[in-house]
This record gives sequence, structure tokens and C-alpha cells, in this order.
Amino acid sequence: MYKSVETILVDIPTIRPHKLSVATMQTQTLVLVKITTEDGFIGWGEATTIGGLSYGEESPESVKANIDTYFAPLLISIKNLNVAQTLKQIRKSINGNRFAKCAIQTALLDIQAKRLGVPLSELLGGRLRDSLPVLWTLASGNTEKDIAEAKKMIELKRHNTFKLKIGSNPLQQDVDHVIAIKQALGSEISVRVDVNRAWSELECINGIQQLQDGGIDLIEQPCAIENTDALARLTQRFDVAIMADEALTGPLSAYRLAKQHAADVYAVKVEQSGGLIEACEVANIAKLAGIDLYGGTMLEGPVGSIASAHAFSTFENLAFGTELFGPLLLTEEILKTPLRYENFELVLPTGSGLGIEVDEDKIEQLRRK
Ligand code: MUC
Ligand code: MG
Repeated sequence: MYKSVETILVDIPTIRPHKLSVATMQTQTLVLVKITTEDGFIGWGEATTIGGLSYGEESPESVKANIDTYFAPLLISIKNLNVAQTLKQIRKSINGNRFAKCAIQTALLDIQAKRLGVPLSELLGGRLRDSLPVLWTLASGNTEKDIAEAKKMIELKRHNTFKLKIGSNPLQQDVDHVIAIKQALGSEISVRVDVNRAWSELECINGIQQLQDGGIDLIEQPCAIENTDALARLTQRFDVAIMADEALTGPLSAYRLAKQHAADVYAVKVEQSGGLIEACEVANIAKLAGIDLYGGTMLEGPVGSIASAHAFSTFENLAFGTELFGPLLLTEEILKTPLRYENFELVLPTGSGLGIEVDEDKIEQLRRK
């Protein structure tokens, strides 16, 4: 069965500071998981978070410690269980730890898909598209720099939809910054905001009204994670689409938010969901509740981003596209062949498993010593 489970921390500087309301990132830490089977298959998975513990409940260091201490011995002790039974055993033995569970599940599904000789997406119901639209996040913190960056992306045919990270400055300053960018880019270009839960409900009412009037078409997680009542009230109050991001922590939260109709759109993230299978469950709950979908990111590197792409490629409705640009924010490449971004989309590989080849020499150079 499973011979070894290795976790590797890789710190990679970002191409520029990436400023969110909760942290400013200068580097991203990838937790890469490599699982090897007795019969010679290798599966890869990845976990990331944003700004240590400032975004979620797991840090790269906690993911590594918990995988090394609890997941790895459990997997190595398992004999004669299929993947579904193995995942059930993990759920039974380990509470929480969604990011770590996602990395492990990704590697197990990578192995299974390679064993069967099919792309990983085929284990999740099958891909409905071969590429996914990808937006770009403008987060330099400077209006003029952001406008220049957006124009360059449009010219390069890399991205034509932009998300702005706001919430760290006084509200009016942030709103003016967003409207100035929207006006500079024009009505054809979709501009969205992610407040990363920085506003009170009163601030939301003030800010969202102005953003709606200014032609912004999506407002992501404007208020506190636990304040889903406020999120529901804002969804009812405004015409502009309101999206749940941090409030979504897997299928149960998706079900609860759907019952309240607390959002128009869900940002589905494989790590926040606790795995690729659970991300598909979140998408199914949204479909049944008439909630639109967006493919979110925890700013994963190429392994986690392509794993997300396999899951998102199975979604029937992806009305708001995806933000799988994480690898483009990094200064180092860890795949032998980089992911293909062209014509504003990320192309899904056709090979078996994740369909990527990890450059292990490069990882050896970059790994945290
Ligand atoms: C988030 O909250 O959506 C996604 C894109 C980005 O720039 O930050 C992440 C996290
Ligand atoms: Mg967000």
C-alpha cells in the first residue's frame, strides 16, 4: 500500500508585495506532499495558506507537523483499503485540519487516477471544460500601479477580469481607489472587490452602495466570517452579487448558508472545503440552491492550483470564473513544464492524474532547511 509520506515546506518570494486586509505577503509557503506506494506510484498534493495564521486556522508549519505526526503513520498502517475507505478512515481518525486533509486527498487521488490512466477530473465526475477563465488580483496597494498592471495583463491576453483586495485602508479611500480603477479600465472589464471580512455591517451598507453605483459586479466576503446573518441581509438588500468566501468551510457551511440564502455566489476552495471531493459537494449544494459559483484560491502554487482546476472543470455552472493565478504570483517554477495560461484561461492538462511533472531538483534547492 503506502510506503512513504513526505511533506516539504517550500518558501517562494512573490513577484511583488500582495496586500490583503489581513496580511501583506512577500513570500508564499507551499506545503508539498509526496506519497509513494509500495508498487511504485507517486502522488502529489499541496496545502497553502495566506500570511501564516492571519487568514485561516492552519499554518504551513501546523500542516506539516500534523501530516508528519498523524496522517503519515495512519496512511502507512492502512492495508487493503480502497481510496474511499482510506478517506473515511482519515475522517474518522482526524478532526479538522481541512488544508492538510485536502493535500493528502489530492495525492491519493493523483495516485488513483494514474493507476487508472485517466486525468484526476474523471474521478470527480468528469471534466465539462478543458480550460478555465482566470482573473487577476490587483493588490499592490497603489492605484496607478494597479491600473498599469491591469492594462498590461489585458494586452498580454492573460486576464481581463480583476479583483481588488480592499479593507486595510479607511473605507472611502478604498472605495475611491476601486472606482478610479474601474473608470480607467472601462465598462467592458469586470472589476470585483474582496474585503476579506474587514467591514462592519454599517460600513458594508455604505461601501457596497457606492461600489454598486460605480459598476463593480461582485463583492466578496465583506463582513465577519461568523456574521452570516449580516451577509444574508446584504445579499437581500443589494442587486450587486454578494459572495461568501471565508464563511465557507466545507459542505456543512455551504448547506447552512444556502438555507439562509446568505450569498448569491460561493467562492469554492478545495482547501477550505477539506478536499476536492468536498469542493464538488459544495458546488452541488450551490447548484441545488440556485447559488452561482466561482473557483477560489488560497494562492496555491502549481500543484494545488491544478488540483483545484480538475475539481472546477467538473462544475456545470461557473458563472464568475476562477482566480487560479497563484503560480503566476511566484518568482520560481517548480514544474518541469509550467502550467499553460493563454487567452485569459488556464488550460487543463490531458495526462493521467494531476497531469503535471514536479521538478524535484528544484524543490530540493528551494526547500526550507
Ligand atoms: C481570498 O480571500 O480570496 C485569493 C486571491 C487573492 O489575492 O487572495 C486570495 C484569498
Ligand atoms: Mg476572498
